[in-house]
Amino acid sequence: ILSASFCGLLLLSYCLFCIHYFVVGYHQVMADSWLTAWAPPWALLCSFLGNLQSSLVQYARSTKKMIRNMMDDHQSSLDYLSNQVNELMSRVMQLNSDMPRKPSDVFPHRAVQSHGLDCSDIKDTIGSVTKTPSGLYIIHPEGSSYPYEVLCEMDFRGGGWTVIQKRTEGIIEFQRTWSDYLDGFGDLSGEFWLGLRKIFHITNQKTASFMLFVGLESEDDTYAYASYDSFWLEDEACSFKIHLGRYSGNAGDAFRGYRQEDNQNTLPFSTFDMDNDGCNPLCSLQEQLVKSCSNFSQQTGWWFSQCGVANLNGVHRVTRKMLTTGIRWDTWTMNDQPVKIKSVSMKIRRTYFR
Ligand SMILES: [Ca+2]
Repeated sequence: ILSASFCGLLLLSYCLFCIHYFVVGYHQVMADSWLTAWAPPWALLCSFLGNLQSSLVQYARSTKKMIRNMMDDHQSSLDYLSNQVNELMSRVMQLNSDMPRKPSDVFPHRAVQSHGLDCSDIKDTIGSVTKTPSGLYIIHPEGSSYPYEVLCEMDFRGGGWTVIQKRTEGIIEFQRTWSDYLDGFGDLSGEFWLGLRKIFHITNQKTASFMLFVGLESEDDTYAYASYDSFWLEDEACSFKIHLGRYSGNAGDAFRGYRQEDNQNTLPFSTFDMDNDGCNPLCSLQEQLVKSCSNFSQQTGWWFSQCGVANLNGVHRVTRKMLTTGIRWDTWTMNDQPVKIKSVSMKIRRTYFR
């Protein structure tokens, strides 16, 4: 509008100049020089500019009014939508408070997303897509009503190992109650006992069977191992009786030991406050009458027979003082003496799928 008006103004000025030249100043122009005689039509120009200014001001006012009306319309639309949202929110809250509490609230563990059934399952499923590092994972074995955290070793012997016991520096005490051995104790990133219930759930899945690997390190930094091609526990009602398959390794089969009464295979688990051992009522060990192998082994928990020659839960580094205490795997010998054990780990892995 502005540029059009300006063009119109120029055109009009030119016309006015022409009329003035031809009608009013003709004779004077003929007589003298037209440049000195001609005077611009100031009055006409001023009136035209005044009209233009007033029309422009009017236009600006109407535009401003139009924009204000549009903003008012938008604001009222927003107010309407906001009211609708508020109403919906209050209805949702009303529905939530009206809803009865579901039984799933009783099991908050269910909200946790597990990585797999066990470390072997995690390795086979996630590991087929990307490399799975060793570390802590959440597993939810078949038959378990809750998921839980475990340490998975993914680099050792093909990976997929769920670690069920680990001793290193001897910071964590293994002189524990039945209840502690049931649920587990220690620190999964350090020393720990995973717990009989958790080990039971892993080894009793319908689709898998497990092998056990016992890794030993002596106080002289030498290594040995014992491996069993099958490993599972009976349930809590049977005090988690241990079942071991064929042995292989270089540390000897201490679970079975040398004599019949050493054999811990198929024996239930015992603690100082839950005596299920093979000394019933009494054993004669090292010219002592023993009633409880756990008490004889400084209140540690294990699958004691009478009492046997293996106890990987024995008190850490007491072996220098007494043969009957300490971490024991007495079939591992040096110069006909049991090797003094500094660190140990027990881990399990799937052997086959049905
Ligand atoms: Ca006993």
